[in-house]
Amino acid sequence: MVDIVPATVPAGTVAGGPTLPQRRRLVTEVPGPRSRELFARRAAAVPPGVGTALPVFVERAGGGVLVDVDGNSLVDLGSGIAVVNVGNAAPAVVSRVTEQVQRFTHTCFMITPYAGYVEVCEALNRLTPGVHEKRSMLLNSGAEAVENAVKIARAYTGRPAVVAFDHGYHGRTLLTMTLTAKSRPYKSTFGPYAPEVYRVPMAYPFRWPGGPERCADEAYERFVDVLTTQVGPESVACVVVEPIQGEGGFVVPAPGYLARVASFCAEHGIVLVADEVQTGFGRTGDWFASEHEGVVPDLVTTAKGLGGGLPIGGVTGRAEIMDSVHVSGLGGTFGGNPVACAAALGAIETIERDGLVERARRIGETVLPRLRALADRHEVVGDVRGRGAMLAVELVAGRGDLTPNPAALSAVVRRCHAEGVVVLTAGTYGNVLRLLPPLVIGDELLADGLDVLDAAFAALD
Ligand code: PLZ
Repeated sequence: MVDIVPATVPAGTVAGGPTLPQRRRLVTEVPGPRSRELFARRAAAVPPGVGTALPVFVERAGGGVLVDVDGNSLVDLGSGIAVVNVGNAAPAVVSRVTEQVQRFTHTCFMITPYAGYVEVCEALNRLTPGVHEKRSMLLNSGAEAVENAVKIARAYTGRPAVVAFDHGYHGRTLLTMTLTAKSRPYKSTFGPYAPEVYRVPMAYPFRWPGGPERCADEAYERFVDVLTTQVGPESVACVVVEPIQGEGGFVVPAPGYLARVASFCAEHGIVLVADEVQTGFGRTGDWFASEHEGVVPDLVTTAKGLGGGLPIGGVTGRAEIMDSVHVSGLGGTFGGNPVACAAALGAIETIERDGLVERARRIGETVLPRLRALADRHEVVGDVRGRGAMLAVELVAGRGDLTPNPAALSAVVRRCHAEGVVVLTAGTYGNVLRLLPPLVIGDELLADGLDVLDAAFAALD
């Protein structure tokens, strides 16, 4: 039951972070009157093309809760789309950012550099998969990281083509939108798209026509076929793949598939880019999801969890590839801003110090059985999947009927939101419920959020 008591956070307090009371508490309906008022202002000031999943305006946040402007405390099972893995306003992020912002806020790393940028790159070089010599560069977002990875791969190989996957998501800029598979809302009306992008099937076990057992083999055959008969491996600069697909519905590729793609790339001099923007920084129970597949990518793109809530992205890769670009060929005014670097160092420190990679694994171990129990109880749950604290439920018409069921998903999500639990959706067919809790969320709060989810499914019957 929702605990309805007056807000214990005194009015006027600005502090968020982990000291916020870690519980769900609703003092108004959701969204409350102040959120509705702000939403009306938003509608007059911001175009609807910038969407809203839940029109609740946040006042502070920390640990596993979001506190809104009406004083409601919501359970955060989204982490701002896998960003605040260390929790909102994590102390090490706040203290390093505060210290940095008081020293200086910007110089432009390409004009007069500073140590924080180099320290973040050293950390990325140390933490990403593989023990080879690496270099990193910093950007402002995931999309910018992917854009730069493609530029670097093209410069290194001298080849034009880029291969991406069905259900893939890589951003909203022209090139990354082109790499993204899904038409609405991401691409439709925004063409023409960037040239030289080719698409191959993803080894999506739940929806593979030949069944999950044949998925890895058959998907790999299709991959080889498209590359050899349509594109020509000698024309391919890079293959860009999410080791677990995010926006596409938390598709975990069939075991062994990615490793075979990686060997094909190595054999043909193709740069393998792992887009770890959503999967990185402990999210999946490893530092990076490629590790689970035993894959060592040539380039890794990061963002989201890297900055602990501040905007920063990175490209990390083999020294010979990264060093192949001419002097001053890469950059941007704000890339690796000193305040964002301070935040990244605080986030990395927190993940290491607090064992959050291990904690993500434990979250998976506690949540997966509960999601599987949901599947036993409800016919609309077609598939339960994910790794660590990146978990999803795919909703279908019924047992043995894979027809996507976005209507059931909306009903579940609406109910969770109304009860103060922030869950997200995903999937090419809009029928995947995804859970991305902050890795610091407490067991009780997590269990409370899952109880609400159980009730939301029960209400479908
Ligand atoms: N690569 C794998 O998941 C961002 C998109 C939110 P940016 N995913 C959230 C939305 O609807 O715009 C993402 C990702 C992967 C790249 C990106 C792009 O990262 O920081 O949003 O540019």
